[in-house]
Amino acid sequence: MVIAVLVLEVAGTCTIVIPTYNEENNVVNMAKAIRELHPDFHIMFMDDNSTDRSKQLIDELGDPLTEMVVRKPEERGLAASVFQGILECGTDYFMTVDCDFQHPLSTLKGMYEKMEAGADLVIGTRDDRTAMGFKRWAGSWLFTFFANMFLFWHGKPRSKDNMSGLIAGRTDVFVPVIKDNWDNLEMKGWKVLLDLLRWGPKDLKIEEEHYIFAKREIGESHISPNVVITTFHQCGMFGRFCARVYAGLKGIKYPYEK
Ligand SMILES: Nc1nc2c(ncn2[C@@H]2O[C@H](COP(=O)(O)OP(=O)(O)OP(=O)(O)O)[C@@H](O)[C@H]2O)c(=O)[nH]1
Ligand SMILES: [Mg+2]
Repeated sequence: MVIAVLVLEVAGTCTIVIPTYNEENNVVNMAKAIRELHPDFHIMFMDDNSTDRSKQLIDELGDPLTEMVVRKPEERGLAASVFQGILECGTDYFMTVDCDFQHPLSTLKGMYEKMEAGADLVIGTRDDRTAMGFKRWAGSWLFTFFANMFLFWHGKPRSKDNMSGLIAGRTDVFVPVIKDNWDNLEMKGWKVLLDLLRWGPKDLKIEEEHYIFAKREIGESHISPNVVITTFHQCGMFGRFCARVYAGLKGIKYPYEK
């Protein structure tokens, strides 16, 4: 009994799920920065077989509440990594954060408090996205609009920032959503939130945590035209039509294998 209570205390109530690919310059700083702010949070790096020293560095860190899960190469995908992390974390709440410090860690406290106050989902909402540069800012705005039309059509909750990668959620709400809709989820995609809104319950209690999006400081960006294609692909028949047109313009094979 005493052991069970101790294990529960160590496991804490929240897991920070961090998708990674070749982030050796960021992983340790990230783990240390989260640990300093939240001594009891579990940290799960969901790594897609990085070719750098990421795994070795996290193992050397020796933090019992921090682990790096190296995923099966054939299942590679940013969204797939995050969905797997949510399924496996085992805590009451999960939060998803990028590994390049673009999501300020100072937001985690407010997000956690909103979860404790009864939210099902807290969305990190970017007030000022100009750090992305004009082209990405405009693309992001257009996609948000397009995706909200799609969610509206399906009677699902919408958000000012449905492209956000900074979110917190209840595992008891979203684990069944992920399991029941596994074949519908866009595993190669980047927009986890969009799928959680699309396939989640209509009456989600959603809160927002506002933040300013920063520039990636260290390490390489992994963004590519595939992000546009997979995001369109998530948005129903018309979205798949747009994905096909865009892929054609870029000379990329579409539809691709799931
Ligand atoms: N597991 C996994 N993580 C990935 C993959 N591609 C990127 N990531 C991680 O996902 C997070 C977001 O990727 P970024 O390259 O920062 O994408 P972004 O923030 O849209 O682009 P930038 O603004 O240029 O940084 C980072 O933590 C990456 O390491 C992947 O294929 N698998
Ligand atoms: Mg980034």
